[in-house]
Amino acid sequence: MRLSKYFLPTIKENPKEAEIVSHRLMLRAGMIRQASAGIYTWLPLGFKVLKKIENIVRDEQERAGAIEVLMPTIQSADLWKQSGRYEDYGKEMLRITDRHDREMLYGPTNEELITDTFKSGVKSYRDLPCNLFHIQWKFRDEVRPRFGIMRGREFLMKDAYSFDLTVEEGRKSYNKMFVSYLRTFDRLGLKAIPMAADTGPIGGDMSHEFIILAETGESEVYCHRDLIEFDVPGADLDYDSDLEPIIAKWTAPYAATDEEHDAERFAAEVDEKDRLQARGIEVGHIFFFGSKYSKPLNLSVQDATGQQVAIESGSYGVGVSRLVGAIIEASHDDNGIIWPKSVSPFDVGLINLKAGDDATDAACEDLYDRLTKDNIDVLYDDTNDRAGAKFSNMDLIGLPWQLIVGPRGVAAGEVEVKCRATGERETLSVEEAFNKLTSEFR
Ligand code: 5CA
Repeated sequence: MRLSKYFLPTIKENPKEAEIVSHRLMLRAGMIRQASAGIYTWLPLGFKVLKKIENIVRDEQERAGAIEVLMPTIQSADLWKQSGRYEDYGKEMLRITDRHDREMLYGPTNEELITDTFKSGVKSYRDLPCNLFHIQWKFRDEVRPRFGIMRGREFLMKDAYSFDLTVEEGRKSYNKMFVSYLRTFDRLGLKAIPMAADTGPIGGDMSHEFIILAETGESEVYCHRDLIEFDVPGADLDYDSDLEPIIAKWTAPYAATDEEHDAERFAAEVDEKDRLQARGIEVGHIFFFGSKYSKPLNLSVQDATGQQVAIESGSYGVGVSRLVGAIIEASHDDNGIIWPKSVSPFDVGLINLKAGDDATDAACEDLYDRLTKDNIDVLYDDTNDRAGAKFSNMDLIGLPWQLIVGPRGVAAGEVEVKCRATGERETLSVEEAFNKLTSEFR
């Protein structure tokens, strides 16, 4: 992509309305614009990151055996009345009346609708287990939308729903999602810690929040320091094997959010030097609630003995849009964002230090062409801006590598390669630079 043909409205000054660094940097880097309170337009750069995160989340859901569907954003109130949540949800739910005076709502979550959908298709216990997920916009009329897309009113969520015949099988489905979350957040460059959590309006008796540590996090969390260093299962993990040992390892050390925290237990179980009290951002939340929705919505199947039994379910959420902010909170410096390779909007930023100079233009065009043909996604700054402005813009948007090409270097057959994370610059021949960048992304 040539910057001269792109839409990247970056901002020099710090926007006053932004209280935390991720919100500031997303506005400054031209990733989002507020449309109304807690509701955002995703500009090209932000949209690319959102899609990359979505794809990693999808990939890991599918690896764990979940199957993708797409439910609507607007739902009828009927099923919610049947489950009893229409009243419970209160003002957070956006209620809409259609032209026929039917009560509708913009879905804040989908337990009712998926339960009803699954009911219309399931024939017998042989169709179980099944886990269906979708990645869809939600609306919650938060009292205090804040921190940009971190606590928005409209936000993108991945939500999965498991259906099993017995509690024991349901637990296995829960474990698959637990492990899949460890892998997902690891691939996004995050250290997420599973913590015992409160179930709130979703309900149920087993629940974990996945929390990343950040000073600007909304919740206070307490855990054993060891959890930060645990290794995450590899891509070759067999999800049908016994996952209990992995779950046991990750849930043995003390870890709890504010609501579940027990100061006495924390002090008794964890040595003082290992006690970590910090702020955290909730990027995922998983629940097991058994037959809480299947009973009122009449979802049952005949088991092998011919008996009708209610299905055991759980639901599993990832805050896809929140993750964009969470990743920035975890990875930035004074100059801007530092994207992990897996979610960066482009791979390489190519800076032409003297656009209009024939030799420099030719060298840039050649590199742009060859890198692009090698499947490297390049953002080529071919504008007439000053070198200083180009450098600070490129640092702000945080692409992992910068390739800097100027007239003096070109005359000597040299270019500069800069690593955004370390700030290290290396002068290399054009060939060496090309090889280095292509090998980085192989
Ligand atoms: N149905 C369940 C699981 S699918 C559910 O709705 N869980 S939740 O309420 O915990 O939301 C799942 C995830 O969505 C949260 O972990 C969080 O990362 C994200 N999320 C929740 N509310 C917001 C919000 N207002 N803005 C951005 N992300 C949010």
